[in-house]
Amino acid sequence: MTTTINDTEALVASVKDADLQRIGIKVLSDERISFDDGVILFERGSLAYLGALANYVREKKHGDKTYFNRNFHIEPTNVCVFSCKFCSYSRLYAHKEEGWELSIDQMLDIVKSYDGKPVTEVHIVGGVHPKMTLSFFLDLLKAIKAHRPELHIKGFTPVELDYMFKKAKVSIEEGMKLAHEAGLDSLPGGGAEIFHPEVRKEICEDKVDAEGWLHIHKVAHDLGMHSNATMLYGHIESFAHRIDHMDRLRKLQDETGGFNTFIPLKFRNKDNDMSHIEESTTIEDMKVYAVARLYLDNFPHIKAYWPMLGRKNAQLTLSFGVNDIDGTIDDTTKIYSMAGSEEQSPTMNTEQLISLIKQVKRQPVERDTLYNEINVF
Ligand code: V47
Ligand code: SF4
Repeated sequence: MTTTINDTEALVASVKDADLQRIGIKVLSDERISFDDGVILFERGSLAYLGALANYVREKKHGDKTYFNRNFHIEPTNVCVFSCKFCSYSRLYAHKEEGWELSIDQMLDIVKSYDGKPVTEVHIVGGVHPKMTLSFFLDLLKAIKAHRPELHIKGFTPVELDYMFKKAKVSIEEGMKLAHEAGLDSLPGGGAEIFHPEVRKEICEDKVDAEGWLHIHKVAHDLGMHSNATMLYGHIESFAHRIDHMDRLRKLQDETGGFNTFIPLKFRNKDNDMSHIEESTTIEDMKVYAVARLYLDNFPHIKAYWPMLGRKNAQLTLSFGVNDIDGTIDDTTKIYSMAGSEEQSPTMNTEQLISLIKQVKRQPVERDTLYNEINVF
């Protein structure tokens, strides 16, 4: 453990700002912090203070355990009918010859390339291609399950689901039931960006709105599925927009309990329509992780996506509330390398991931998608 309860108590007792002290006392006594408290933490909390509080919560919930899983990605297409300004990856349908589209057989070949390897999850996510319909994806899900029934399929954001359900003229409830029956086990966290309409209007006007995103996750939770949630930060959003985003998630989680993990995603500015915006500093990144750990008291896990942050910064997050590092993946994930992430070739084998975690004196634990422990190292 990197901090003791007494260290944190002493720090809270010594802080000069009365609001920060009041919020610190709430955290130490397991009391929920308010919307305004969240904004104050961003505005006035020092990195050291936020880190100590977030690490206190992290260690109370998980000790030194740091989870990872063995997964791989399939990106069916980067052709997309939408035009999110931050996206470096998609190609509009009008320029579809510049993008890629995989057939069911090609995607099944990717799955087969992992035969005999100890992966537990496939993460399927991509652009929104007008010709890739609900029935195409139901066939894909069934084909993967027929080939490897125990492989957990985490796939499709509400952006993709909303579009395919509307096109197939089925309700969200019907569509989700069909996808679940065909083999979809859980939903990844993408497409959330920043929920507040003031920001959404500027950066991703044409895709599913906050209410639509949250409703699809609720329907998934009601079917017994779990899901993740992300937040794309570090562009035009204010501190209040970030807290509003987390607040909407906290409220839904109070209702359903279906979220596993919150994943802050740092905006990267290479080759997109928001390239003029400077990227956030590492200090700001760590504050986002810490405030997320403090605000989302009902989320079991906070995850750092290392291909985006880089390995060293991912290590640092483990002292700022994070208890999960995304799995070992191959270099098939293009959404980040195309946006200028630290890791141009994001591959790390299990041994490397384990030593990355051990180097910062945390305990690596391999998990499955639902956080059942597979191996403790
Ligand atoms: O929604 C797109 C983000 C997300 C950029 O659930 C960008 O386990 C930064 O959600 N800079 C998709 N981010 C990926 C995603 C995800 C990743 C890892 C794990 C999980 C999980 C989910 O990627 C999009 C968007 O927010 N994104 N462009 C960019 N320029
Ligand atoms: Fe399409 Fe997703 Fe890129 Fe938006 S972020 S343009 S929905 S691929």
